[in-house]
Amino acid sequence: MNQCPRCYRQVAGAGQCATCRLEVPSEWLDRVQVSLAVTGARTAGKSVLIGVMMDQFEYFLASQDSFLTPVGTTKTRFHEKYRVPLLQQRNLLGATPPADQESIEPLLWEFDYQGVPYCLSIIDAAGEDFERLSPSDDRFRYLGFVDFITTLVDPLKVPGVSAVLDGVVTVPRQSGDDLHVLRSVLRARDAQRNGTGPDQVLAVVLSKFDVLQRLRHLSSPKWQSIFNRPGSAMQRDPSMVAGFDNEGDGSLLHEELLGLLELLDARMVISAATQAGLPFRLFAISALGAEPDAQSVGSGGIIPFRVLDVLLAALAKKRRDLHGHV
Ligand SMILES: Nc1nc2c(ncn2[C@@H]2O[C@H](COP(=O)(O)OP(=O)(O)OP(=O)(O)O)[C@@H](O)[C@H]2O)c(=O)[nH]1
Ligand SMILES: [Mg+2]
Ligand SMILES: [Zn+2]
Repeated sequence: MNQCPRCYRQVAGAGQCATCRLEVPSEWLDRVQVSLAVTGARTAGKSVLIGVMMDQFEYFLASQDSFLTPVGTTKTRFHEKYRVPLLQQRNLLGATPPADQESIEPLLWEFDYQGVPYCLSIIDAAGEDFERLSPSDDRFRYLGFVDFITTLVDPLKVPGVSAVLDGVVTVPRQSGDDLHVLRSVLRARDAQRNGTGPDQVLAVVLSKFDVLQRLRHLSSPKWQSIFNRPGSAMQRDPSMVAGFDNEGDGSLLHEELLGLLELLDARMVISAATQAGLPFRLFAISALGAEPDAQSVGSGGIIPFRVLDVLLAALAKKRRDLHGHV
């Protein structure tokens, strides 16, 4: 069945969607679709993650003798809104405008990976919208249908962490509660699916992981023991290594992060995710690799940590689906 990558209603073929008027490209319909919704409160790090992830993914594909091609208007939109501010001007991105100012539009790319022709859709939206999300808002219908619902948790807002790191890093004061956003996103997903829909995975991402890594330099033995354990998956980044056992590494990391969230008094995040009735996995990512100074990215440039994990996990899921086993 052909579906529009924005409103997930049926379309007859390529061309304008009769429901939401998006120009549906033929690449979306002809290739294996893989879709990610990126959600989270304001300043959680959604847009920075997308910008850095897709930049790194281009390098990753090149190392596999493949390449990434933006589809339709994605080339200009990605360039102007993500790449130029982040990598060329070395300034951080502004807040993503809410949906009533600028309509939500998926970013689309095509590429071949491990012999499979994919069309990837990533939907970025404003934290402002997620903080006041109404479950029946039609503009967020995609939450019920994308393969991966990615939800970002900003460790700087986890009370246990902000208390320890206040004064060491800049703690955001104004943006909404991540747990509240996670619950609203899951409620909207439920309402939009209305009992039917494809298998989905919830990816709960601890963003800005560089901040948590700083805890290791603090004197408390509690933090040192968890971060400095030899062989810890939180210490390594295998995402650019071709042929790496990402599955095994991913489950090890998941277990370690469960322990970390316990320590951080953030069990509520785990229970909300567990109750949602879809498989969930924990990820730890730092798109920038370090705390940026006021308006620009760190002078050392961007050294991301595990920034491809979610995307590679989504591709692995698609691959398993294609081969007919879970
Ligand atoms: N330390 C650290 N800070 C980060 C990282 N990624 C983002 N940030 C900080 O978080 C701020 C907000 O990032 P954005 O990606 O614009 O946040 P967003 O979730 O898209 O926010 P909205 O568009 O308002 O919903 C950035 O300006 C950085 O200061 C990271 O990997 N590490
Ligand atoms: Mg944004
Ligand atoms: Zn549509």
